[in-house]
Amino acid sequence: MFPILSRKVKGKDLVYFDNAATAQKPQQVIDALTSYYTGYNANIHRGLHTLADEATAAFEATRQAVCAFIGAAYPEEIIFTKGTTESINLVAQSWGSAFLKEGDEIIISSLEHHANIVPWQMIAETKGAKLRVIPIDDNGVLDMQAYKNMLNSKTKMVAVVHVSNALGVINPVEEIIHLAHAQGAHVLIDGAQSSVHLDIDVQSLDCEFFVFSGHKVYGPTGTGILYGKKSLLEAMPPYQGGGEMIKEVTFEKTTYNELPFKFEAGTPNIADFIALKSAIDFIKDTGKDSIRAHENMLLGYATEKLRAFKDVRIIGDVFEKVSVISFVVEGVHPQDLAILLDNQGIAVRTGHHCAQPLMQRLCIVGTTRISFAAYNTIQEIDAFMEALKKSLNMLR
Ligand code: C6P
Repeated sequence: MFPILSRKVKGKDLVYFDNAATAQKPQQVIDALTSYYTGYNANIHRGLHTLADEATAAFEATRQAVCAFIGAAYPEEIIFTKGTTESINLVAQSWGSAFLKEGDEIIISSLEHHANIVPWQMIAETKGAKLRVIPIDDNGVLDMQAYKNMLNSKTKMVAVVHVSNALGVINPVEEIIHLAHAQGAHVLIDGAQSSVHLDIDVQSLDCEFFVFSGHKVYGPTGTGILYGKKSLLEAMPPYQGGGEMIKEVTFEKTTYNELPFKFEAGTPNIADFIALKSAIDFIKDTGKDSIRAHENMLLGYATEKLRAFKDVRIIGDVFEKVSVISFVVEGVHPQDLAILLDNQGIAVRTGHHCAQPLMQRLCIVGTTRISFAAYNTIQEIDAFMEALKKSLNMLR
């Protein structure tokens, strides 16, 4: 079902534990890409021919599928982007340029990926707004009292990660949103790591924006989602200008297209978005609940095994987490460990995980991170533990 998983790496069976970076693709996603290019490759929304109609219908079917996947009210609230990074930049630039003013405050957290830090720093600098950061404890748990104290009438945006990519810790986003709304602030949830593991219902969350990447939910790279509440998206100016996002253009003035097209300038990533629907179908057909139960079983098993290593320290060792384990080994650089594991066919991620401020807060250079998906197995964890033992013996 996942063809890549049968390949060998360095002569060994591949064990792919870097799912938080990107998930592998099921055959049906690969097939969807091939059928588009072999059967109905055409530009969308503008042609009056059969291929264009078929491509447009398939592309818009993905919007409907994403809408249902995250419980949005209207398909036009789903904006297609390149990824989580572009979705956040779109909100920071478009919403920020229209609604932020000098002295306003934006709250993020110490757990953020650079994609949910830098775009806010950029717009804060342009607008003279202030960036404030919710602190965490040594396990990566947010200090909610500090957050409450931070909120005030100047808070205009709270942008927080749902699940930390570096640690796997799940944030209490319902409470974060509720508290922000009580102060009249908007909320953006970075769902890059949550959308594949947790049930998402943006209407019950009631966040203004929710963003994630297709490639982390078994879909193609270059596909990103921005969910935004319709009234807010309507009030925001376009992010980029060009074809597709216009209603009428004269040299004097341009009027803009309706949602979602106002935010989708130019020819989009048609093939990959069409294939994204097959990825969502894969999750739906397998069942998010059964995927989560399987991943939790792997998480529990691997955590227990890792705890038996005396020099291994799990970072973010908390109950509310997804199937991501980050750890440090005393006296061992994560990069050296990654190379030795790769020699044994095992793919892990090491380093700062694009969360340098988090690493600084935890006083570590980085971690070794293993992350599990629907297709991983107990046998793979056993192979990993053996390889880890062997590697640590070599490094000492
Ligand atoms: N995290 C990881 O290995 P893009 O690159 O736009 O698809 O996603 C960016 C991003 C934003 N927020 C969070 C919480 C993320 O985890 C990521 C991507 C990958 O952890 C690559 S650094």
